[in-house]
Amino acid sequence: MFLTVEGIEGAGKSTFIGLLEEELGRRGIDFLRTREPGGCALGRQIRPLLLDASQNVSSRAELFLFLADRAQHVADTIRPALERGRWVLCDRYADSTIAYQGYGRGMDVEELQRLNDYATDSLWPDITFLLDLPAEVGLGRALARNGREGLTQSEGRFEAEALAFHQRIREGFLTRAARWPERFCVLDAEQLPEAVVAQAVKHLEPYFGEKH
Ligand code: T5A
Repeated sequence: MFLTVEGIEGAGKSTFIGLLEEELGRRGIDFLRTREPGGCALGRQIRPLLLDASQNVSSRAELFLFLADRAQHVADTIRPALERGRWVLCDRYADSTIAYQGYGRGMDVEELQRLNDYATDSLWPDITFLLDLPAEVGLGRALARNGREGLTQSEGRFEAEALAFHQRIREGFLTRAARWPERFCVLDAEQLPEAVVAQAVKHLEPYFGEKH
């Protein structure tokens, strides 16, 4: 079972995944937690190039760095885990490229869909949890957290983008969720973290018996 978690900045993905891990552990599910960018050895070298605001990366170069990270991550980490019957729980995946580089940066969405098919050899998640909330709420949370953790502007290249950029990304995610309602589970991320996870667990209930 391949699960991904998506959303705008500060949607609460890390918090959500931490709580969901506990639930999967309680049910004896063998799972792998991973993330993009940076879920494999090559990706860990690519990640700082993508997130450091002091790097001058063009939109196309940025796109191919995300795709290179994903291609290697699928080959090295995700597919082998799925083939062993493990669940994979991934923080961001191809929908992020289409939302950020497509709806956010204005690149052609259908072209990005094809490029993601190519990079992943057409591996799409079984279920995608979309943590949905207004962009200003998510950005507010992300900036407050960065402040608490002493992160500088250069460690948050995407957080530094204008509010309208993040609003387009939110709409992009929602457009994708409407296009693939059988894959997407949209969750109201303004609720308490425990309530958000409870909804996800309810959605997963039919799959717990299968364990793969
Ligand atoms: N990107 C990524 C692309 O452009 N294209 C791509 O193809 C891919 C894969 C990755 C960046 O790269 C971009 C998207 C991103 O900008 P990242 O460092 O991995 O960057 O960060 P993000 O994935 O954006 O995740 P964030 O770290 O911003 O936030 P999270 O994980 O969504 O949120 P989290 O859990 O850290 O929570 C943020 C704050 O809110 C609080 C938490 O305590 C924390 O302080 N919080 C809540 N508060 C109230 N209610 C709740 N329900 C809460 N849940 C969490």
